[in-house]
Amino acid sequence: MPTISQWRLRAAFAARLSHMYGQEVPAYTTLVDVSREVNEDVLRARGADAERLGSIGRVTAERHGAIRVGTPRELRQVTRVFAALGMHPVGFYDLREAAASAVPVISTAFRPVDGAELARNPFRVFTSMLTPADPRFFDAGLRSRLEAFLAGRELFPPELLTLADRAAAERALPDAEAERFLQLAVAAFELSAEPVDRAWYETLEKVSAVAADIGGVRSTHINHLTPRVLDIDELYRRMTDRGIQMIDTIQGPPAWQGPDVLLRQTSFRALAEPRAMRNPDGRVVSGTLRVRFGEVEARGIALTRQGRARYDELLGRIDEQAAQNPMEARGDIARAVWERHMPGSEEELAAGGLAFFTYRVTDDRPRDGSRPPTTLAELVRQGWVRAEPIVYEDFLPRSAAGIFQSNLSGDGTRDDGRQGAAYDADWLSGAIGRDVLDPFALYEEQQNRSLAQVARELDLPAT
Ligand code: OOG
Ligand code: NI
Repeated sequence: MPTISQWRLRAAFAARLSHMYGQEVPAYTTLVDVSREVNEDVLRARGADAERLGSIGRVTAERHGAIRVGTPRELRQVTRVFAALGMHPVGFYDLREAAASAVPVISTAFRPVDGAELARNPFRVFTSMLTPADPRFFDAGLRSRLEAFLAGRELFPPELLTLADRAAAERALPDAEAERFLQLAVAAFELSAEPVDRAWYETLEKVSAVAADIGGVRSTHINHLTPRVLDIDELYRRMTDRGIQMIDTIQGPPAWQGPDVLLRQTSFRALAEPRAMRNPDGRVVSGTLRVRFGEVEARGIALTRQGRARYDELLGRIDEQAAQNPMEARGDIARAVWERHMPGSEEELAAGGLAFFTYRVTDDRPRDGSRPPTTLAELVRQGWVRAEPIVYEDFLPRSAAGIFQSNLSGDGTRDDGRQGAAYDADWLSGAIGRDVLDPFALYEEQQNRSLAQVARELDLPAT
């Protein structure tokens, strides 16, 4: 019986979601087109160097999606859907704490974790869950109404979940089941035509537009689908030239002389989309909601815990200097801070233990019988071993909070006089019944595996 393997299911799901979303949000298609143009231009200008952080094939097909669910039960179900596609929960993000905005969600990202799987198709989905139990956002009355509303809806039909469990267990599905699974999975993330209860939606909107988007309707939908671009500054310029209004900034590290690290993202503001609304008098009218937006990102090298601490420290410095010099462009401040405090080459990032690389023995290493040097830095310097950067596959909490702003019209409310509800990675693992993986540990394992291989090939003492 012909079957479809897990990674092909993932690739097909990503492609169909992209097609569906392009029909729902035409501006997304523009973003994809402009991204492709930029990538082709960068490839032409920089040659092989442009592919240092992933082949052009991977980068062009690469997307991340964002979805939002309401309860631990819904999150468990979506975990099963993604497990079918070989996507596992990685990282814990607490968006409730972001200083500039009050977003009552916690999040993780579902993605492939194995290097070969990522290379085949790196599709990932940033997945957020509403936190009705957090009294800073929801008082007891609203919390119980919200929980009752969420308990009464079904986002994922039982047939989808049964097929998902089978795909996860067998790491494949027979053709006919695969087709059915894909149809149901894509449909689960389509925008529903069901009328929105206007009064209920507006009640939640007072707390947060994100709370209304999640808990104000009886279904979920893909919020955005993000292509990857090789030059995000150029993309930003070209979108602006086309008259598309982008958010003020590119989130994440600044444009600077040194290597791309972590993740840089930007977006255009959510567009008004027609949605059927039910008024308090029962009449259904057509209204609009601004919920879905277009995001684009550039990915760089994964930083170690130490490198990440440096990144966070520099963010703090930039904030401070920007507050002191309100007339100066933040991007200029950021670039100056980075050029002073962040090593400007891959070699220095590696030597400082700030970024992750895989290492491999080169084909053109010395073959004159001489013994290799024993330190990694010397092995690389003398040409025995080559270092390849590991791409950052995850997200950044502060950038995510900034991206959430793309569809917030009001500021929302958060009562800081109250103690927040405690959620952390352990809570999340318990809630979904699966370990939420630590991204740093995944990169480190990948690096260590490559080092062990080098040691074996060169017959070096294990370190
Ligand atoms: C998720 C926002 C975060 C990212 O790329 O950082 C995000 C959402 O709007 O649901 O997608
Ligand atoms: Ni995103």
